[in-house]
Amino acid sequence: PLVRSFSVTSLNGLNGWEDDDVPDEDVVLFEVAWEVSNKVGGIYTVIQTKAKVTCDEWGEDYILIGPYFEHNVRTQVELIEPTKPALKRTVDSMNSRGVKVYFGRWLIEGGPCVVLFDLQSAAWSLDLWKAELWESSGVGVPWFDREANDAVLFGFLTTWFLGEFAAQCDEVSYVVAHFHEWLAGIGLIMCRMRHLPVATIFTTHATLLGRYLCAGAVDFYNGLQHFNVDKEAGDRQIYHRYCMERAASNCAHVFTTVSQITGVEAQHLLKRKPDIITPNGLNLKKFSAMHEFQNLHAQSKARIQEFIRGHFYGHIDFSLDKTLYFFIAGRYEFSNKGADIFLEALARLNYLLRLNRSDTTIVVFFIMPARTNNFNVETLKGQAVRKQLWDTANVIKEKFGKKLYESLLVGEMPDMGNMMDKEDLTLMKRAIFATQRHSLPPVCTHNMLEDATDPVLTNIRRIGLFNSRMERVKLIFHPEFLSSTSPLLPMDYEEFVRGCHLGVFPSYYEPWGYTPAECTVMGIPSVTTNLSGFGCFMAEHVADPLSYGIYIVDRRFRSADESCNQLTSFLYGFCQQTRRQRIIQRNRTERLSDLLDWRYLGKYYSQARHLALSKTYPDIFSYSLLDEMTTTGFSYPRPASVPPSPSVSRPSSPHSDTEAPAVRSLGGSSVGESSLAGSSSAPSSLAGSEDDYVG
Ligand code: G6P
Ligand code: 1S3
Repeated sequence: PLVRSFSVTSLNGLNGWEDDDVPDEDVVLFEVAWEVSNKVGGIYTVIQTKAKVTCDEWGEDYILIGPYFEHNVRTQVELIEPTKPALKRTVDSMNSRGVKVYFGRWLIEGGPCVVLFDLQSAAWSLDLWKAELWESSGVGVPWFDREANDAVLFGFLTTWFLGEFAAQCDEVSYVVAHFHEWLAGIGLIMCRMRHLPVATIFTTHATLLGRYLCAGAVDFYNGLQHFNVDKEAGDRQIYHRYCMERAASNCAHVFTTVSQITGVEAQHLLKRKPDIITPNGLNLKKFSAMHEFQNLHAQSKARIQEFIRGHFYGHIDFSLDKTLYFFIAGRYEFSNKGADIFLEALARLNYLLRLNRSDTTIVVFFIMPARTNNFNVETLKGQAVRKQLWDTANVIKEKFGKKLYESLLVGEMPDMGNMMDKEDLTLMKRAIFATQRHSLPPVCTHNMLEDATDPVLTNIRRIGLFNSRMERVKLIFHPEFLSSTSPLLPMDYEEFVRGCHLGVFPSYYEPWGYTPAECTVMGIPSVTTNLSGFGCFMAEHVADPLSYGIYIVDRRFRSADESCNQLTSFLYGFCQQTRRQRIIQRNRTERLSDLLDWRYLGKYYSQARHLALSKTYPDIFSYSLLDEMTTTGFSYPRPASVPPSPSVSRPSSPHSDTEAPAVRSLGGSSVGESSLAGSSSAPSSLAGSEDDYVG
């Protein structure tokens, strides 16, 4: 039998395995998810970004299984003949029995093969399959839940396919099937019920019950051990879905989830502790800009500045050179995504900046899609006015330049008094008149359908930040995802992020959270929390996240008010940095990218496969782990340039015993100090040194 041992080597300074991760035996890997070539949310990102490394490892032995949707296939999948004889026989056999099974190549990096099932073509079997599910596992699915019915069809088709494939293989081959989320879970349950020779893995990216409970007003993390899970699921009318999820996680040979914190959640709500944590990575090549990322920041910031010039026309009495751009983005879940404490912290930040007579202005973008009736007139007018001023300036510049040129041609110094005529002055006066406005720059770019009850707008009204001249914090709520074709802010999300200074994601419920991870790989500092998978991962693997521009708010062991103060303190500290310090910090943030690369994080998936194989075929595969490197081994060191003295460099963990005694004051204000004491923030260690490139 193959005895695998993992030894620690170096992959760009990170732990890795010395030998090839693919077993020597003939193993075929299937990955099953509802979001295969079908974008719904985060799982699509996981599978799509991971495809490259998995294809590099497994080649044609890696096959994805998902649902067939014509519009997705038309744009993303090239239909081809099955690449292996056993696959062809399996597809043909199912097709001959009336089910439509498609085989193709998903046109993404890595080009993995996909098997897609047309669920409608098997709808006639629904009742039969539901009866089998009930008899074999006791999970009953009501007729009215369309999504759950689809999950049954998808699950049984997957099981049929895997069973048929195992039977069609001529030589001995071993099958690993990795299922994601409850929608794919029935396939796993039925593989076990029918005793198929398949090594199974189940990954949950959030628990159903966790999502529902957090959306209500419950003290989720303190109540975790005490929830009566059956009752809570029943009360929310998701009992059958909950049963599918719980059965899949408990039937799997290997159960994984995306973060430690979701692992604890799963342990209590699904009653199984994950065997392995499989954190989410990114395909770094997509974001990689090498040393260019600082220039990209400057370029994208210039485009945001143009928008600001229009949006605040007539009110640009602040220096754009001293303006910082913060943003929050994601699904519009007001409190789960932490927009509630962010708004409160912004009110406090505004107070501190005004109190300390700061000349820094903060423009904060909220990019969260809500129901709207398109852009509002005032916002569009802002950009039109800006364009008009630009055109006027250009017309006059042209005339000015011509006169200058002519006078130089005849060898005379230009008469500056006559360079502009009356017409020019009239043009300029009219342009200036156009910038007069009788209302404040709008806080929302769109006409909201539920304006009066919208949580962001309601809270803006409560804290009174209406973009008036005296406020140092200005707000812009853009209730639509960004697009490069927008008439207002024509930038795609990636460009926008690069142009900002800080991403703020103080989430309450976030199993992983791709938004701060994306900021990191683009070299943009971000705020996260110790309730998000990403935040916990960074706290575990980076010795001093703060000095790398990863601000982790403690939302677990502090009251909401204390967390809010800590967030305010982080934001205020960030505002106090000089440009040079920000540049150094961005360099450091970007250095963490490797940690988020699938080339490294993909190893956790490999480990899950090996464990599943060894549990399913113990005579053939064995699994030994030399140390606890899976989740605790590696820690990114402090930046080389951080002086060792604790007085200037403090650990970021709020629970650390070694917390630095010297807590930075917040601008010398006694009010600020007393109200926010104990939540140091500004990375005072950003003094800069020879290892920090300053662009
Ligand atoms: C990048 C550019 C610099 C620019 C700086 C602005 O580092 O390479 O040329 O000065 O961004 O940084 P700031 O944090 O002020 O936007
Ligand atoms: C889930 O998607 P969500 O945004 O509904 O899965 C994502 C991928 O694992 C994860 O990043 C996110 O936190 C979860 O919430």
